[in-house]
Amino acid sequence: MIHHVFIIDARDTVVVQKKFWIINVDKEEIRRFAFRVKTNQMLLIEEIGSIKCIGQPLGRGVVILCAEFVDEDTTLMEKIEKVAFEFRRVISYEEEFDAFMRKLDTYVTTKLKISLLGHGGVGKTTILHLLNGGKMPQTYIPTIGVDIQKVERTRIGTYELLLWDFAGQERFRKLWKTLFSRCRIVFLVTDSTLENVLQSRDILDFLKEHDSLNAVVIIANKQDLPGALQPSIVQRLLGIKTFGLIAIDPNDRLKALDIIQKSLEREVDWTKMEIDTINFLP
Ligand SMILES: Nc1nc2c(ncn2[C@@H]2O[C@H](COP(=O)(O)OP(=O)(O)O)[C@@H](O)[C@H]2O)c(=O)[nH]1
Ligand SMILES: [Mg+2]
Repeated sequence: MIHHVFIIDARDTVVVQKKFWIINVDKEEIRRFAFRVKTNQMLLIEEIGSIKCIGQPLGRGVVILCAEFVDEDTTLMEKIEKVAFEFRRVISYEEEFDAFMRKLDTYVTTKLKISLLGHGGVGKTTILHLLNGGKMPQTYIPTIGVDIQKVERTRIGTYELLLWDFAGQERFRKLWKTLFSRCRIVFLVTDSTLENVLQSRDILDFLKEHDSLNAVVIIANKQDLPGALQPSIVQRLLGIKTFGLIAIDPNDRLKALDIIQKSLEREVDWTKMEIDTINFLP
């Protein structure tokens, strides 16, 4: 995720500074980095502490984006070009500065790919529906023939969530590895019955074999049903961080977003952040 944008002018004045996520950057390090970009007059990408910085000269000033190590250089290069391009337009028409600041987050939005997995009927499509603010997710059928439903409009910080539901097509299991590549989080959904939790072990074993995968988190859905296993019990049975959910309850939308945010925090080991950057649906 791109979490900071700085634009520094020829006189070393910070003219734009925007923070999208509660991560601190060392301002002195950023200044030194800006100086290196200016003196070299070329695009630089450097790892500074636990942050990846990309800087591009802009006239006699410089644009800097701070992101995570997992963010791809090519994506960051595209984004910084966009910010620089839009800012150059502002310089020529001063009155557009406010508009630039308002739109800045859309210029630096990157996609965060998340998959929902689980046996049929556990509530995967319902979770997408919930996250999509009650609208049906789009159905998308790529050439490989697997039916994927996706939601692309929900944002956390400068991430646009790209959620995939593989519609429980077990016969496509061989393809999972390919489909999940570059997927930051896999949510394994269960309906919180003992039977389904035990069946889900099988999916989990499959996932564990594939080290290309990132974080796996369990969603213990259908917490409203009588006899639903508590998330803590599911967590003990599966040995993986588990969050409870009632996907048919629209009030649980924030909770679902919170699960995604908490999973991201766990994965990247950021120190405690408050939720203040969730953008709701337009
Ligand atoms: N009681 C209850 N039913 C749910 C919940 N989530 C989903 N369902 C229902 O479970 C059924 C299967 O859900 P669906 O999302 O199609 O499952 P999928 O096959 O995993 O995509 C539907 O009838 C949903 O309305 C929940 O939290 N509580
Ligand atoms: Mg479904």
